[in-house]
Amino acid sequence: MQADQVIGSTCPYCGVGCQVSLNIKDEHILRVEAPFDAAPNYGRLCVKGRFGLDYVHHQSRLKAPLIRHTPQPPGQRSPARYPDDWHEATWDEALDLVVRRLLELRWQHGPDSITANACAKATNEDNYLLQKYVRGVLGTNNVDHCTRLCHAGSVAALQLAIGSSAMSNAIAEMKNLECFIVTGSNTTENHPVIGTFLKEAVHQNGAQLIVVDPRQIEMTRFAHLWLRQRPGTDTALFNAMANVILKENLYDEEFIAARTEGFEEYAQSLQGKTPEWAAEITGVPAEDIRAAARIYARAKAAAIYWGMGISQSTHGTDNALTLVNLALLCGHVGRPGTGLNPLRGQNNVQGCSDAGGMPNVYTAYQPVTDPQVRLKFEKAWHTCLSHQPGLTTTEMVDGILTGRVKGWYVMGENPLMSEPDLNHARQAIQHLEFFVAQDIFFNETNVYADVILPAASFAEKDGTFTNSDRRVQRIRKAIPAPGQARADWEIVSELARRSITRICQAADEHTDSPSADMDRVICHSSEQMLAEWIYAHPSEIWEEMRSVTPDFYGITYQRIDQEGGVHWPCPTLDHPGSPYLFAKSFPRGRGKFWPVAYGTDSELPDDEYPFTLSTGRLLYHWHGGTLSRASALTDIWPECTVEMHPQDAGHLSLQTGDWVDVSSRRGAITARLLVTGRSPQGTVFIPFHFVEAAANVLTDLRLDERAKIPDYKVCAVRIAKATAAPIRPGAETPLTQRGTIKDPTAP
Ligand SMILES: Nc1nc2c(c(=O)[nH]1)N[C@H]1C(S)=C(S)[C@@H](COP(=O)(O)OP(=O)(O)OC[C@H]3O[C@@H](n4cnc5c(=O)[nH]c(N)nc54)[C@H](O)[C@@H]3O)O[C@H]1N2
Ligand SMILES: Nc1nc2c(c(=O)[nH]1)N[C@H]1C(S)=C(S)[C@@H](COP(=O)(O)OP(=O)(O)OC[C@H]3O[C@@H](n4cnc5c(=O)[nH]c(N)nc54)[C@H](O)[C@@H]3O)O[C@H]1N2
Ligand code: SF4
Ligand SMILES: [Mo]
Repeated sequence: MQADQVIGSTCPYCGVGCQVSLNIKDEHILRVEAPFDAAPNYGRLCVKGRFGLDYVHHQSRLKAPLIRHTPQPPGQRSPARYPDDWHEATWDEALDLVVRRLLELRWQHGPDSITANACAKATNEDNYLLQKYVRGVLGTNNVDHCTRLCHAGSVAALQLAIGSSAMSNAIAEMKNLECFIVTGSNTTENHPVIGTFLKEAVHQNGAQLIVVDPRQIEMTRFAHLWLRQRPGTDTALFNAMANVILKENLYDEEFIAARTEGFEEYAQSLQGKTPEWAAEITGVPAEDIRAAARIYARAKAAAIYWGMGISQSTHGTDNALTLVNLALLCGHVGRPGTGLNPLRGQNNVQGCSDAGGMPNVYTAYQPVTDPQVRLKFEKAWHTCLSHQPGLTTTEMVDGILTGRVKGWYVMGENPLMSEPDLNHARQAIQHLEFFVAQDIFFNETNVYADVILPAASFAEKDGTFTNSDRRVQRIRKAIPAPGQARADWEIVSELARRSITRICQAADEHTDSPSADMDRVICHSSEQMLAEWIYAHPSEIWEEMRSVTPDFYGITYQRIDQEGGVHWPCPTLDHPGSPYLFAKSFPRGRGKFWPVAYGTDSELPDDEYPFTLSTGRLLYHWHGGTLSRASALTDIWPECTVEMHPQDAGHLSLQTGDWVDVSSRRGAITARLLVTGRSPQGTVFIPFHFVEAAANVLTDLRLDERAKIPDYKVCAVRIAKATAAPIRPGAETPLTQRGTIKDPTAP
């Protein structure tokens, strides 16, 4: 069939940021293709980009603002049913209610009683405005997003060691690699197009690949060496590799002298960390550790790619530090084909962080605690700003329980599927005084809200996403939004204007409020603020953002249109952009070695809960399933599977297809067993996509102290054969309600 028009855009699923050509017919996405001449994917797409975008047309998209009939008393908030518990409202009604309730909380309990979640699926412009609203109008730095649950460990480590957390290599470079390590990244399922480039490096370029992963992921088939460590033992393994490199004099003395500090102390800390020592802890043969160390250190150029297996741990920061240490030790950073690459997950998680969607920084990591920086933003936004870093997403949940947080604004996230220990998170959410959510669908979280604001999807708005290699790329409006849904940036700017007006009208009644000082500033500059909060198009938001962000200053919509995308840092209009980083120096000056001791704070298996649970992803699904289960992908992998090693299954007399109960100290789920050697003995793997068997009911709350990231890769569970298909509280979900999936309690 012939398309009416073809619109260039960016895939809304993962951080590879594939360029797509949306073939539009009668306001529908008829077909998705990829331009062969465009970075980063050069014509390639994975199954999600090609066949998974039809969620935008799903009949259950949110089409009108919704207001809940009955107020929810704190402590007794419950999930609502659609349509019984909601009524459709006009935008005026819904926005006025949101403004009224948020400002009441702000006046009564202070700005820090409100928190917000930014959205790594939405655009840079959407997120820039959200944090500008939260900071500049509400008056708190309480804004964070899923990066906390994701690469927080990597970010903490990279900041400590080199002062920048972005990926150092460009995607385009990957197929020319000579040697690389992939660890804790199931690349072919989760960054599939990057996976194709990495496979090409091995098959066509003869690159040497070392995979370090407990699970037999597809990349192991391409590896020269696969080190299958016990989950959670990475620091021992990478320290032992460093020990070999030191002992055999394979390190880069020149690089260490010229570009690093802390080497002596680090070298000391490696004493006794022999491969034999590590073999005991990790289960990896000492000779394999030696071989891996030699391959990596002797390579002329070698890069490291990593993912959640490294970051999502109570010692995620330590894990990532051991990788940075290795790269510094061998001088494998700052030259083509070398580098440190935490593969970013969501389509725009890089951009959401860059746009200031974090509690401690404004755009491009300018700290809220730096008075000069704060002054710059106060001038640009005509307001006064808090110098107190805000709460992280994981702290927000606890903040609700302790009464510190009263109001929550969630733009496009689904914490009641993605946070650890869901029963704890569900309990917390009940205590909110006011809850507003802005999404394109109902999800497990926003059914608890007082107000839901319907947002436009990626295909229905303009803006930019920043992919994993820091390339700022366009999305373009290709179809109209359903019903009254509006782009996130439009909703937020409308909220901001109404809030400013209301603050000015009512400031006199709240002179005792903790926000009184800020109110005075806002009243004084309200005219400028109101004018400045009018945006005709996202390009105007980008213009404002680049004017306050030196790293983005050289990037304009015009340039992106001409060049396809521009890599930041890009400080001037004639700067070519920066696909590679750290050629001459690190942002912190010298790279710093950080000694790391092996230890574990994870919940380890015992007699009562004898299995290790590892959670993660499947190629065909996305996080809580809100998007992928509203797309054609859902038919390919319709239900949750618990992956178990054949030997374990044998001991328990279980076989593929059996229903099993999986329980931890936090809760229990029931799902179908898949017997396979992919997971190591003693470990079961469960994807966290399926609400009817939500893996996060089982996971553990403990956090990495520095990064505040939970341990999604190690906790203890028990498995028993279940007698029947599951009937569990919570099984009736927004997904079953809207008919997207079969009700598991139905016959
Ligand atoms: N299809 C699909 N793709 C996605 C997503 C999705 O939901 N679905 N989500 C996106 C997002 S936000 C992200 S962050 C990325 C995540 O992408 P990945 O980082 O690939 O994520 P995971 O599948 O969670 O886990 C990665 C690997 O860690 C390994 N692992 C487990 N325990 C350990 C350990 O102790 N040490 C080490 N070294 N490895 C271990 C697992 O075996 C697995 O191979 O994917 C993105 N892409
Ligand atoms: N057990 C376990 N838990 C995990 C992980 C794990 O490996 N194991 N991984 C963690 C990681 S790495 C991540 S990143 C998180 C992800 O956690 P979340 O970010 O909570 O997950 P998503 O399902 O991607 O939520 C995205 C929401 O945005 C909505 N949305 C999509 N597009 C738009 C838009 O344009 N505007 C608006 N307003 N909304 C939109 C979708 O409908 C959906 O409700 O999960 C974490 N949780
Ligand atoms: S690799 Fe990622 S960006 Fe590319 S098509 Fe697949 S999901 Fe989309
Ligand atoms: Mo992520």
